[in-house]
Amino acid sequence: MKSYLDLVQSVLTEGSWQDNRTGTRTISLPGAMLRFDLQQGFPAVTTKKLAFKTAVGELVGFLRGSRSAAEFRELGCKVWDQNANDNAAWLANPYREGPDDLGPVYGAQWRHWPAYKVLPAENTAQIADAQGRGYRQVTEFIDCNLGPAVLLYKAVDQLRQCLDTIESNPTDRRILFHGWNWAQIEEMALPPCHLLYQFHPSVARREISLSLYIRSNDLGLGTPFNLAEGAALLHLVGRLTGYTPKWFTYFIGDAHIYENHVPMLQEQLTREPHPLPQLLLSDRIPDRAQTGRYEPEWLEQVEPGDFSLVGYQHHAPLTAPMAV
Ligand code: THF
Repeated sequence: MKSYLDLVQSVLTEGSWQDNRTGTRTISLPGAMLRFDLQQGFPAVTTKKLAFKTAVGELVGFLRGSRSAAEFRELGCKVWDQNANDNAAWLANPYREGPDDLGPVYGAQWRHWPAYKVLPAENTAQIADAQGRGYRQVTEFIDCNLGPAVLLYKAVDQLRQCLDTIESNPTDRRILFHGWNWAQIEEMALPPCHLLYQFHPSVARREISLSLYIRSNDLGLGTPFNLAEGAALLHLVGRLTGYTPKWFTYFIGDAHIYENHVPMLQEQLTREPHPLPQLLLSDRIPDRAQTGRYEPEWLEQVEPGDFSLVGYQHHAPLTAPMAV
């Protein structure tokens, strides 16, 4: 995790002060990349104690399409409580449906991206093609460009589609899922920070890699969580599809440090990183490479307890408040 500390150092020395939606200023640096070979270890921060159980609870909530802080709490993760219940803009948002509601964040997009098509009513070939792809007709109407038109809808399980493509067409360079849904951004407690996930199976080496793009990353609290969750997701996808997890490449748009996190990070810069731990996925999760069977329904069945760290050495715990 030397690369994480190097990034913290360069934000502190080269970043600039910025105001933002929260009342707490940040030091920000645009554009950063971290890259981990998961065969060399699991990217858990070692210069403080990573709340690993909390992070995998959050990941499991995403995998289940959770949209309520209560569901995250049941999975052992309280980090969504403040965004659900303490943010004045969200409390006043007409889309908020009551206590703990987060709206269609992350998992809702990963597992149920709402997709629409508007097609000319007379084009029966296009309508039949769409129906063959699972779209259902919602209504007919007069479109200002097309004239008589039909509106069709389906919910896309983007993550499941990624696994299906790894299974059926692993050389595809389009194995990705996205969180930035323009039609629903304003319905969310927080627009997604980790946005775009792309899987790269190597058929020759039977390895799988992940590129992750994060538009905005809180280096003190968010980055250690997002690194652990992305790496854990790659391990899970590798297990279910029969590939060994390899490169995890982590791109950040706006890399920032909140003003009240500076002492915590400066303390971490004085600490010598420990060797990385290993991730252990429980035997419950079937290994596609061993069983020969493809069982993607484990995306929903996996539990936080299925993930554990082996040989995790870390320095004393440190924490700091989350900006809301
Ligand atoms: N808001 C802000 N300001 N920063 C973020 O990183 C962030 N997230 C998610 C949504 N909004 C955000 C929430 N993720 C912690 C960790 C991850 C979070 C939010 C908070 C946190 O406080 N971690 C503590 C331990 C918590 C625990 O044990 O329960 C820590 O010390 O690591 C970015 O995805």
